[in-house]
Amino acid sequence: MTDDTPPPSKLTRSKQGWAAEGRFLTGTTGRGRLPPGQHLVRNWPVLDLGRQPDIAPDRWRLLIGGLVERPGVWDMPVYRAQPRTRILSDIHCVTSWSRYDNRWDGVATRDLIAAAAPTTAARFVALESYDGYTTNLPLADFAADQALLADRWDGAPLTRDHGGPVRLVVPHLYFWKSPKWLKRIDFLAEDRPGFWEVNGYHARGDPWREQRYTAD
Ligand SMILES: Nc1nc2c(c(=O)[nH]1)N[C@H]1C(S)=C(S)[C@@H](COP(=O)(O)O)O[C@H]1N2
Ligand SMILES: [Mo]
Repeated sequence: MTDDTPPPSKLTRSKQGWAAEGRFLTGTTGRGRLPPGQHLVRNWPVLDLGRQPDIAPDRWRLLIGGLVERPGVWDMPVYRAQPRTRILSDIHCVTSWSRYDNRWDGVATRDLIAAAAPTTAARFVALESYDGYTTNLPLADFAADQALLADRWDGAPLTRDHGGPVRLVVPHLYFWKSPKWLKRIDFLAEDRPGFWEVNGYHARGDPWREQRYTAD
């Protein structure tokens, strides 16, 4: 976390407690579309650390660095010049809600990877956001077919509370792996646990295997 990280909100403290006690773990195997231990919602809840940075699109920058042949800084014109991808995907939050059929528009992570050219030593990514939030992913999960840097949801610009101007969406993992207000991507040889990962959440977070928390 960076120094300007806000103090944990009540909800954040509750979630830290749930991680410690293994709340929502069912031990059942999922069938069909809804992963084990999840329930369906029709609204779209807002969850974050309690500070929603106000990033005007013309001030937004994405820093791409670490083990890459072409490090760079993307501003909005560079981001918009990339190939566009549309994905329809489900959201699965570790706090047990799921939301079906979210239409995202943006830039596929595979196109960002093609632009940045990570070296063969790169095996993980560390992600940092404008609110100080961090999370981490194996490169293979970051590069998944359905993963994208989204700036639109259901045909309209992504709103500030849901991470606009640009957030990452990694639909096959729990939603804490999808950072809002994305600021920085570092390609790394070694894993670097992020905010929730050092607070008891699982390193990978596969909802189908119910990888909610780290057993200890
Ligand atoms: N920058 C940032 N990204 C974040 C978070 C956060 O606190 N800050 N919270 C994560 C968690 S725990 C969840 S469940 C989702 C919630 O996204 P939503 O508010 O759009 O539903 O954002 C994830 N990405
Ligand atoms: Mo979450």
